[in-house]
Formats: sequence, structure tokens, C-alpha cells
Amino acid sequence: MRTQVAIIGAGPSGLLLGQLLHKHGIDNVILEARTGDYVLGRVRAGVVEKGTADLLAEAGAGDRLKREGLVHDGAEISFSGERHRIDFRELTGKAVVVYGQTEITRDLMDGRKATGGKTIYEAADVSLHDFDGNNPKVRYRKDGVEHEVACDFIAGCDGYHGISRRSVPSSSIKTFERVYPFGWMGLLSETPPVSHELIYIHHTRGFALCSMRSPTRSRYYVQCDAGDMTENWSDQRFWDELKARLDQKGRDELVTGPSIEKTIAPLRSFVAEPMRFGRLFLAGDAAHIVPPTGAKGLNLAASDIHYLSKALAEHYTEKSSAGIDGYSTRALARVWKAERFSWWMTGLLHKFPDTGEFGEKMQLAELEYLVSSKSAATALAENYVGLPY
Ligand code: FAS
Ligand code: PHB
Repeated sequence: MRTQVAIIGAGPSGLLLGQLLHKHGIDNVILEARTGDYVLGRVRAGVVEKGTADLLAEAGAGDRLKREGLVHDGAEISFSGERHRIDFRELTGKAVVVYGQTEITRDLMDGRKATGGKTIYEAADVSLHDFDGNNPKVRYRKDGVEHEVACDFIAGCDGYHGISRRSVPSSSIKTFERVYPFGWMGLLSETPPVSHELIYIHHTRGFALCSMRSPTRSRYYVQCDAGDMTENWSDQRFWDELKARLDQKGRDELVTGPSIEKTIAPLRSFVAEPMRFGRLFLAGDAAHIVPPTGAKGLNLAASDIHYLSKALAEHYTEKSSAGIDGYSTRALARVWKAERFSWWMTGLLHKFPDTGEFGEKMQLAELEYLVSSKSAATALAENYVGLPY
């Protein structure tokens, strides 16, 4: 088989790239290790920046988000038993949309089906070859048969655990990493959200987050130990812990119910530099990971794909390599700003083993400053709604 761009991974990065390349008349094939249902079954991000929503619309996958997405003009931060609202719209003129990553993936899959894009699911043992030359290729096995895809470029959109980054010689790549000493225990329930906006909670017992997927479907998280297991968390234990970290109003108004999904997500900050190796480009979680505190993971994947799809379009339509040559530097400039914001939000709101009494006083002082200073609140708001591309 031959194509212009071979995309590894059918998560949001790979699917979005595939649709944008199709729009530019660039032939592409997506190779995905799992089934489509498995990919859809992963409950992950919930907050969508305007830039991401605009890109989905450009890719022809933005209609349902526009219809069903919940526009949020602000969010609350709860500490010392009080809630304080950060008004994104007033401080930045922008808002975010709450719309689950599962739905984004579904919309992109439907769009790809409608445009006849080729996605090979359950592609086993994908391997990347000769991307340091002019004739890269990808090999994979499907139903026991070996296949080879000859291409002009490879887009590694296969996430943190994917094969693309691991195919780069260690001498050609530098990684930066911070692993946090805790995780997030997440629960999805068919219950009305405790509030119409998100609540980020700082508490002596640990961080918690109240989010949602719709007016009838809630998404909650509580900070848990790094090595904790989902099976240690009965629904009752989760609800009790969330209530213990909520303010009184939240405790009074929280509607509990059976979980429809529960997972523990580890938290890390990670960046691989550069994001281009000859004719291989890394994008999304394949190149970087942020702790979900700042709701940046999915949105960073979108800005990578914005830069990469434009660069490839320039290569094919304008015969210019400027975009391709500048991709890594351009993407990393925005990646590092989102890494900093996510690291800062995580440090401010979570209980670390070494936080101690002084550390907690510093966190509370910074939170008090944040909610009483327009400049400080604006700094948070402009990062949260998304810095410019
Ligand atoms: P993805 O990991 O989504 O997709 C990569 C795809 O590549 C997968 O489908 C995988 O099966 C496939 N793949 C892997 N190896 C392969 C191989 N060898 N061959 C072929 N295919 C291969 N972000 C937020 O903003 N908020 C959150 O709350 C949040 N929670 C998260 C929880 C978890 C557990 C994780 C892992 C991430 C979370 N994220 C969150 C970040 C998440 O939303 C990512 O940023 C987003 O999925 C990035 O999309 P992709 O880059 O497409 O990577
Ligand atoms: C979510 O709804 O899953 C969500 C929202 C905001 C975050 C992280 C996760 O910061």
C-alpha cells in the first residue's frame, strides 16, 4: 500500500490530523492498535478550548459539539470551605466548552467514515522504518498477514505508550519528566452535576474536581495515592471522600448514584524534544503529557495538529518546507507554556507528601491572592481558556 502520510494512532490527534489532511486533498491512512470501540471506551478529557473547537469545525467534526457542548464562562475554586468564581468571560472575553473526549472521538470517527478515510483497526506490531531518509515506511500485521505502507511522512499520534517515540534513536531525542506522587481516581455517573460549572477543590485531605459531561451526567475526581487501585474504591468510599472535600453547599446538593465508569489516572509532566525526526513527526501525547489539572492534554494535541496539518499542506500545495522545518519549535513553544500552567495548577491544588503545614500555608496564601487579585485571576483565566496558537 502507498499513501502520502501514514498516521499511527486513532485517538483525537490521529483522527483530527486525518480529517484536516483529507480537507487539503492529502492522502492518509491511520493504523490503530486497538478496536474502535476500545478507543471510544476511554473516558478522558472534558474541557475544550475555543481553538480546539474551531479546529474540529474546520475538520467537519464540530457540529454536535456546537449543539450539545456546554459553554462555561467560568469555574470555581474551593478552599477553606469557601468557593470563589474565576470569570473567564469577564477577564479574557473567552469561554471554554465542556464536551467529553469520547464524543470528540466519535464525531471524528463518523467524519472519517463519511469522507471514506482509511483506518486500519487492530493493526498489530506496528513498526516504523527509514524515516531518516526520503522513503519512510510502516509495517504492521493484520489477521496474521504482514503489510507494508510506503509513504512520504509518518505522523506519530500513538500516545505516551506508543511505538513512534520509542522508534527514535535515544541519541536523537531528549526527554523531560516529572512524575507526581499521586493519581486521580475518576468516576462517571448518570447524576446531575453538583454545580453548573466546574469546581476545583483544595482540601487538607487532597484535591478533588467536580466536572460533568451533560446536565444529567457527572464526572468527578479525587486525588488518591500513586499506587492506588480502582478496586480499592467502592462507589460509597468515593462519594464519602468527595463529600469530605466539598464545601457545605456542595455536600448538601451532591446527588450520588452508581458509577458507570471508574479509573485511576497517573499524573506526570513529560516532554520529548524535538518533535520531528526526518520524515517522522510526533504529535499529542506521543510527544508530551500534562497532569489533567489544567485541562490541557487534549487541547495541546489539537494545537500540535493545527501546526502539523498546515505544515504538510504547505509542503504539498506550495512546495514549501518552511512549516515542516519549523513544526517542532513552533509546537514546543506552546507545549512548554501549557506544561508550566498544568504543573503550577497541580502544585497549587494537590497535597504532596512534603507539603507540610508551611507548604499548606503557602498554598492557601497563593489561593487567597489568586481570588483577590484581578491580575492573578486573569493570568489563570488566559491560560485556562487557551493561549493563542
Ligand atoms: P491517545 O493516547 O488518546 O491516542 C493514541 C492512540 O494510539 C490510542 O488509540 C492507542 O490505542 C494508539 N496506539 C498506541 N500505541 C500504538 C501502536 N503501537 N500502534 C498503533 N496504535 C497505537 N486530558 C485532559 O485534558 N483532561 C483529562 O481529564 C484527561 N484525562 C486523562 C486520563 C488518562 C488515563 C489519560 C491517559 C489521558 C488523559 N488526558 C486528559 C489526556 C488525554 O485527553 C490526551 O491528551 C489525549 O487522549 C491525547 O490524544 P492523542 O494524542 O490522540 O493520544
Ligand atoms: C473532565 O471533565 O474530565 C476534566 C475537566 C477539567 C480538568 C480535568 C478533567 O482539568
